[in-house]
Amino acid sequence: MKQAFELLTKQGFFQTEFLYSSNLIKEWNTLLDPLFIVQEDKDRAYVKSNRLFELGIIDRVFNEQLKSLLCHLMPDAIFYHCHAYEISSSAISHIHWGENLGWHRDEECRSSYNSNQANHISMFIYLTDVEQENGPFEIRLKSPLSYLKLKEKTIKVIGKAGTTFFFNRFFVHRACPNYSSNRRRVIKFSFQPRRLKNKKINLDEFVKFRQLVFGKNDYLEYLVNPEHPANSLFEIMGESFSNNCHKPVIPPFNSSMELGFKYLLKYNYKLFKEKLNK
Ligand SMILES: O=C(O)CCC(=O)C(=O)O
Ligand SMILES: [Fe+2]
Repeated sequence: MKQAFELLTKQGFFQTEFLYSSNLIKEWNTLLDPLFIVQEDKDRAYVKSNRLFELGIIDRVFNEQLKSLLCHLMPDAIFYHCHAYEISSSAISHIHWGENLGWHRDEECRSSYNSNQANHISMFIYLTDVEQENGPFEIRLKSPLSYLKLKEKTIKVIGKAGTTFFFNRFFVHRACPNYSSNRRRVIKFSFQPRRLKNKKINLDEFVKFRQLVFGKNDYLEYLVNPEHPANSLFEIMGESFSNNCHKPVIPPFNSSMELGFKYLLKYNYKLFKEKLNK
């Protein structure tokens, strides 16, 4: 499993084999439908962590394979994001469009990047089929410390509902515009080490989630409770940790970066200055 961690640090991305059956994904969608239907007028709609837990979804997402995988990737992980969301049909990306057609690095990763660590990671599970026109997630696999070039090759993550992948939030990425008339639905988790500042973990949804999970699922409780006494996920998993639970996959490049010249210059100049200051 060393490979999964290495991919995340060096290339910022990997896709997992299918971790969930199509029946399970259908069941989760049936549970979520009523909560999203009432929000259909919103461009971006959420079902938050406490509701996901009440629906019995999070317990099942964290199956034995995922538990071991996360334990391997980040044994001292705590949640930063935990929700399901839908994006509507739109000719522009749902986030950061104005800056550069959606390409960005996230706010919490403004500190310096270390190529031996992956401190800000996200996991996505597509709950709807995602083709080119459905707003796929797209990522640049080159080091965040390398200069941007025009027309660089990228990966748009295309796949059936159930497609699951991880990315390192330091790497430049975006949501492509959802040109289709269908809403794109995903489950998204972000994790970071417990020692880092975490401005999300005391949000109302996480406070409620902590209360709900207390005494019911120690692994999840560790992920949502900064005061949990265990030293790591390894301690919680004990013998059930498996070092051999899945094969990470990198799909072939299937796109290239659309990039404004102005953004490219701005990004590279900033990087150049950072390098000079080191
Ligand atoms: O919704 C997406 O595809 C991308 C979201 C994103 O930029 C993020 O999770 O950091
Ligand atoms: Fe992002």
